[in-house]
Amino acid sequence: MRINLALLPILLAVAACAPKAEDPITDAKVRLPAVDGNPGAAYFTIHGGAKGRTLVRIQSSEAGRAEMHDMTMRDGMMVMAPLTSGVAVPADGEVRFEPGGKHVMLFDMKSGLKSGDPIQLQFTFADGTTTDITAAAEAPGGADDHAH
Ligand SMILES: [Cu+2]
Repeated sequence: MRINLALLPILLAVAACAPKAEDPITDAKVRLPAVDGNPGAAYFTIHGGAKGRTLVRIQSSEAGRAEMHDMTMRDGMMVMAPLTSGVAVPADGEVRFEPGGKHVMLFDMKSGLKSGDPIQLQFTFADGTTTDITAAAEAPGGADDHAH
């Protein structure tokens, strides 16, 4: 059997660029508060992986406290409700945290953060594993900012 050596570097490059299927968290970003002292918000996608996983806690070294919230309709109004029992993601499924839906509120953020600054996020899952992510801070503003 002959192997075409000219193709080998291309194949290796493709393999290196393929997204890692085992990444539990992707697309993480942090929206800075419009006013210093107000909470910021974190958005990301959780991937269930082969066995599924449940996100139970988030911490950030740039925030004093992080809470998972969901937006729900109550009496015709959108209100925030804390996700106190975690967020279960089925095997091979994904759950998105995004503006207008599930989100993480970051309270007591460090002051003086600006767009592009790295924000450390640590995700803890029900099986005790943790994942550390560095998200880029985004400038506040946009129609999807929600008031508190
Ligand atoms: Cu909220």
